[in-house]
Amino acid sequence: MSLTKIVPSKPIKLYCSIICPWAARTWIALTQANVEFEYIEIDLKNKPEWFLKEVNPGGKVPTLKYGDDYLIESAVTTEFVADLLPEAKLLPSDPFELAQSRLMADRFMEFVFPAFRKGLYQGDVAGLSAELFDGIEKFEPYLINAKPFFGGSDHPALAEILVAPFVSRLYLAIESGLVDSATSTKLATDPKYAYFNTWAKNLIASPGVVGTFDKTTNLEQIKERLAPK
Ligand SMILES: N[C@@H](CCC(=O)N[C@@H](CS)C(=O)NCC(=O)O)C(=O)O
Repeated sequence: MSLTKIVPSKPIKLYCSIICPWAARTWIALTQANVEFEYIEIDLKNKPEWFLKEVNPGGKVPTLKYGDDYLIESAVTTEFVADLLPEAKLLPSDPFELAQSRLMADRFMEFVFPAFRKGLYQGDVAGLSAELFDGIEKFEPYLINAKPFFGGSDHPALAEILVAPFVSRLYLAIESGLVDSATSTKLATDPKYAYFNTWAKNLIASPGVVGTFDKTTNLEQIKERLAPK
């Protein structure tokens, strides 16, 4: 990554939250693209009045400000970053590969995200374990040539950035012992899941993810979610 940051044609501000996987999508894209932007952390449990009044009456992160204009919805804000900064190469140049990568992200949300939702949103750890492996098997055919990233790319592109925050949080929960050890052992050692596992590890270790993922704060939040009510 070059040391000189890209200066965008208009100033970019990202209203974000360290614990929000949806907001992390755009945060990762901006970080990986090595562009200048201002990060603004929003306390979701105690949202500032100015945020609701002046920025986003819907109260959600991510919200992206570009010049004087606002964009919401993480799929939209992240794609905007990719479109705005072609030099960051967040979109495969071949239209067919781009379409395949979009399908990959869709299938991740269809097949693997349910395990995330069960565990990390609904606090159902057994449900996470029960759904994870079937989900990975259904997803894998869409993860084409992940060597190390989709389509043989040397860096994660938009489609992978869209799924990365869910991958990193799933692994954090599993590897921190919050999910039963049979699940973590199976994921780490069963050759059936090696292709997915290697890709997931590469994604988690990529600079955009590392630079935006506060493991301590996220782990605290995941534990809170999993605590018996
Ligand atoms: N569909 C939205 C979901 C964003 C979202 O749910 N953000 C949560 C934090 S993870 C939020 O802002 N919650 C505050 C609220 O709903 O009041 C997106 O993809 O941007």
